[in-house]
Amino acid sequence: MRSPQERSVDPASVEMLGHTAAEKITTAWDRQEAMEPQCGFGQLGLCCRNCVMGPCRIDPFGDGPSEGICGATADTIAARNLVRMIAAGSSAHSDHGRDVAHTLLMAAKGSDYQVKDEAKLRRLAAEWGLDDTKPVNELAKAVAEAAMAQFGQQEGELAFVARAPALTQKRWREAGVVPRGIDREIVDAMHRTHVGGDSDMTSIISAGIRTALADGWGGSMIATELTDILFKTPTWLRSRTNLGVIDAKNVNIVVHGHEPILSEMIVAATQDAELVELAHSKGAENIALAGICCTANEILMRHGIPVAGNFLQQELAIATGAVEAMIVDIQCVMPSLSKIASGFHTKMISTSKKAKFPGAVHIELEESDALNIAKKIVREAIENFPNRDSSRVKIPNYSSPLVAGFTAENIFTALGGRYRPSYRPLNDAIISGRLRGAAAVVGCNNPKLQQDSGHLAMLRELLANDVLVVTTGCTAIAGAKAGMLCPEAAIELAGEGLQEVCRAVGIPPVLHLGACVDISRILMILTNMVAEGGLGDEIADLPAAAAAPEWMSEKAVAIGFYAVASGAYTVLGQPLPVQGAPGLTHYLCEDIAEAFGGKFAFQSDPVAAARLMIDHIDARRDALHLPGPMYEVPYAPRAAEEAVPAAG
Ligand code: BF8
Ligand code: SF4
Repeated sequence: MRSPQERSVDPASVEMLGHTAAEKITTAWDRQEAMEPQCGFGQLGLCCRNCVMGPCRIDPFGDGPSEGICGATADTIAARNLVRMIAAGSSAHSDHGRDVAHTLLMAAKGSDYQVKDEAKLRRLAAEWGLDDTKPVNELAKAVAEAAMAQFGQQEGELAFVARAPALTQKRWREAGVVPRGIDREIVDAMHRTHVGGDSDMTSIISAGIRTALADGWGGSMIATELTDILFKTPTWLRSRTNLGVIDAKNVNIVVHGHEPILSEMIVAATQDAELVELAHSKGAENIALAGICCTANEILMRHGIPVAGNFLQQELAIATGAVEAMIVDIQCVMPSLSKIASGFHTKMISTSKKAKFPGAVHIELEESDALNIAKKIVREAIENFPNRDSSRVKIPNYSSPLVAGFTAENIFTALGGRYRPSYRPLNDAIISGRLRGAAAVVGCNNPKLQQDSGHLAMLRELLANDVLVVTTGCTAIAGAKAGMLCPEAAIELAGEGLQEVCRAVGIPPVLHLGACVDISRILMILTNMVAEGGLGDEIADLPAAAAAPEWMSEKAVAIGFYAVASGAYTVLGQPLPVQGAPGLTHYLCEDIAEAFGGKFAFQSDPVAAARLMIDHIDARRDALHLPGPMYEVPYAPRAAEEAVPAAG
């Protein structure tokens, strides 16, 4: 068994892992170790279960079968598996987007939800060619219906495709990957990967790319835009993160999952005077809300609600013994939670008809009566407060300050100040070499890896080399726990050029853009940089790169593919499960760039991965005939340099 320090670099998690071991509470880390050795065929992408002539597996050493029973080769099998991951990931983000559209429709018709950002609603309506002079609720209905139509659209192009740089759109049209409708592309991907379907590797991957684009420039972008309209576009704010935000004197409610439709109402319910009074009557000082995973990012961005932790801390939050209710909706929720909760007084409450958990209480959030249901859930938590066994409470005393709330709209006011509200200052800083470039670092935790270590090592290396970082999801939380999302972090961690920029504007060197669906904000930032001029004609030209050092989910595969297809050089800390298929691996890491400008690289060492990104940024600077970085620091040699595992 790995020690707590080998399992995580986050001090709060390390402390809790000592506690869970002592209390004999099993966590994802324990189950991951029990799973070893993990199946090599699966890891290499060489196992096919798409029909029951199989399961088939290809021998990567060439001693056994080189084809499945139907004749599918390693490249075909791995490509089909991968595209099914893209379809699942895209469906998750996009179905979330659909639910937000439905909530906007309910708001328009009259419900507990209301349009909070009318200006953004009118801007989007104008962009979509709707009559933007209508009264707000009429317009909200029209926008919601137009958004919902994007899912079932059969022909043509998704509306947000028109936002992409013209050259990128041209590439997509030439490659035949412009998404027609969101649901259509997901069905197409599932259809063609059925036994006896598409067996041409590049054709299969093209369909995967079309599906991934339907996520990034479709479902995810709809989710972001409509969430801003409904619950307001974020502005910068301060908050705190890590398990230490849980305070024993309060009724503690942790919301976990992804859809702001639930968490926004829980935020409102915790402020209800009657419920606060009830909490007092039970001996609690207050009702305290904290988030886990992306739902945390949603309510952090708009309300400054503290974040209890990222993906691998969901079990640890319950193990503090001080959580009255863990309220979950969809995605990234471990089924283990109800078992851990059963060892404490904690109530696990599921709320989505799409995700139920054996052992959890199910209180379904109906949008038509959302606030009352949210109040009922909060009441359950308060009533549970007296059941807490204070002798079992163990809260690690770690929490860090952070700044969050950046968007494609406000990032330029941040960088330009009130008098220069454009992307010009950002582009100029890059053109002059004060900033070497920009990077997006996103993604999950994965118990195969030391928690947060990949995120933090990569962020440190990028910042030291004057690369401005934007982030979302569990990376954002990892960075925040380590203090990197504060303006002061620039002084400690950033190179001279990045420090100058951060000091001048008062921003952190790592900018938090929200949940994983909000990676659509990153697409828009990159697009706006291209439109501002001086940095090339498409996203692929920008001195920029992307990475997911600790990714694990199918959603991350969809994101990786829409990033690459939008032109981003994308470095993954865990390889895609394709390495048993040499043709496919070569295609994704090399040839795909011809059509799209972007490509993948696999590198498990986060510092080496950051250096791949910086080398790519430098190559792009050269291609644009930009000067070298203003304050180039040679890469510091590392003791571990020799031991860096080869890129796959
Ligand atoms: O959508 S980063 S572990 S929480 S999948 Fe999940 Fe990964 Fe976290 Fe958000 Ni994104
Ligand atoms: Fe085997 Fe082909 Fe069936 Fe896959 S689709 S399980 S490779 S026979």
